[in-house]
Amino acid sequence: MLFDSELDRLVRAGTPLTETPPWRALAGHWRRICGLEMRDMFAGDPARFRRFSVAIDGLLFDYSKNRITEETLGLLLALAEASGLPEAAAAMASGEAINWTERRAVLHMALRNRSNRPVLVNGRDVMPEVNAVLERMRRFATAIRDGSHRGATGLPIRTVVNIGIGGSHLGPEMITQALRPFHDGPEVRFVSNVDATDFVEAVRGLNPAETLFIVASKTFTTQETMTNAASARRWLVDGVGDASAVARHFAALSTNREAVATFGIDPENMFEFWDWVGGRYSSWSAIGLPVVVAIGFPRFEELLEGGHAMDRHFLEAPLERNIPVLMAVLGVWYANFVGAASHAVLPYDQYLARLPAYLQQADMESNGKSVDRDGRRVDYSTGPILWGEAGTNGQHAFFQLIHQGTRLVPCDFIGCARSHNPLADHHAKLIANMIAQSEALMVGRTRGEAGAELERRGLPAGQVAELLPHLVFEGNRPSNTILLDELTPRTLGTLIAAYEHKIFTQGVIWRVNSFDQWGVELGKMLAARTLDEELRLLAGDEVDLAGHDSSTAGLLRAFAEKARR
Ligand code: G6Q
Repeated sequence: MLFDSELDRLVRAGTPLTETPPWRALAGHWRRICGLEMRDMFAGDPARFRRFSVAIDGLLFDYSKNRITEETLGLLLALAEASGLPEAAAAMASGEAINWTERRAVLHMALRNRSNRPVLVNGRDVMPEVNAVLERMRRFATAIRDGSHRGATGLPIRTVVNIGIGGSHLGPEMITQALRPFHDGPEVRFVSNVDATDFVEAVRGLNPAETLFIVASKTFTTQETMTNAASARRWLVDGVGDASAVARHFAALSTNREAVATFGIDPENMFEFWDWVGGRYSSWSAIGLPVVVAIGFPRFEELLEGGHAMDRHFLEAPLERNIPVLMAVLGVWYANFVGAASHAVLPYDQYLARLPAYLQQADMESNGKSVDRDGRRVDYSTGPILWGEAGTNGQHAFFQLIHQGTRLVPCDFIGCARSHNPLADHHAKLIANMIAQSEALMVGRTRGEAGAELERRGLPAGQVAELLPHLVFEGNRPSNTILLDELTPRTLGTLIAAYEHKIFTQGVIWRVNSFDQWGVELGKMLAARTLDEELRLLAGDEVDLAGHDSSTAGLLRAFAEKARR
């Protein structure tokens, strides 16, 4: 039976999750070890790095700079086990409806299932459909790339503009940017925001006769995307001077065949995916088409292979050597036992600059939940506030708070051993910064060390005493480091899938549904109602806003008045 773990049974019998034996054991353990300093643990154990790191093909995960002992890890993994993680992972892989609020399977793993082993949803193997869409994506993208797909006036396509938002934007945008060294196709641009500025700037300087729009929307009803798509259609038809041009200049990525046809997109140019692909997990599906246009199908297949390799690792490696599981339980450790509210992702690679934004959605939309699988309000922290920025830029901005602020911020440092741009000593400096930061966060600087440093500078005793407290770094601040051999489609696929499974594992432990997003649905509903009122106010109509609070009504009226002036 789905979600019938040891902890599920205890919670259903009335024990709060945090009072169950594995949680109590961890809480007690934290009280015992909270005084331990990582610098002492390193000093006392020369093998700590070897014991607390895992290497798989192309990726090294070092988690030795965490406030944990072997016992901590054992207790955390026991919690994962008692939460039914192995069973839940198997249920996901076998197509069970683990997204229970929407009664859907969760099968992004099928999209990158390079083994081609059958994956059944309601008794039907989805692999033939997955492969058929991939083959159509290959043919379409190849025709755009080799110029055989021509625009309405006979010119080849020089620029592809992807229109989508949220899950239909962040993944393909992040991946396209990350894999820039592999671009050998037409230029790919992205439009997401309903703010017209986004669209206007994206098409600036483009020739409509050489531009193709990809409208990416699972539902094909999202306000922002449909508004941008309508503007794109007008821009194209005005530019080419022929309404029938839409057929050769638009493609759609969607689950909603009917709405795509109504919009006027040629069914030949529609690439399907399925309700068992969550938006934020959809880059591996037809939503990846802009990536295929940019880097070509064989490279996209390498991305899928990287994801698949991580799936096998997640499903097969023992928990104590399982990278996503380790990432997940460490996150639970800090969120639920040590008291951290946020988690920073710090890629030391300019190509990965959009990774924090991408993971922000993946993580916060998945585990930003407060109701458990029995419909009850939880009384413990769930998904962390995820944030970050590429290094070294972040160092000159918010690292101050991570080093000396009052809050604990566990960090993921991500770097690559080899750079695509081996220019002078840039890369050595970049990675030296990354490694030095993780060390400084862990080691800190004691009063003695700070005092000696000030004396070395020859400061008078009075000034040393005054400055001393400001130059002390507590240290003992945790981080993981993920070192990729090189940023390639394959290693990127592995990295993304590792975070996906981390998120899944945490959702299982917190007993939330990581695969619905009612908060997003609410936003979509509210936007429609408010727009209707706003348009009537702008037209000068009398509108009854009594249903709103005074701030909302006041802002609506103020906007309409100012805009009409
Ligand atoms: C993702 C969310 C959300 C969604 C967007 C776009 O998991 O559901 O970010 O991707 O709201 O939705 P459409 O793809 O349906 O336009």
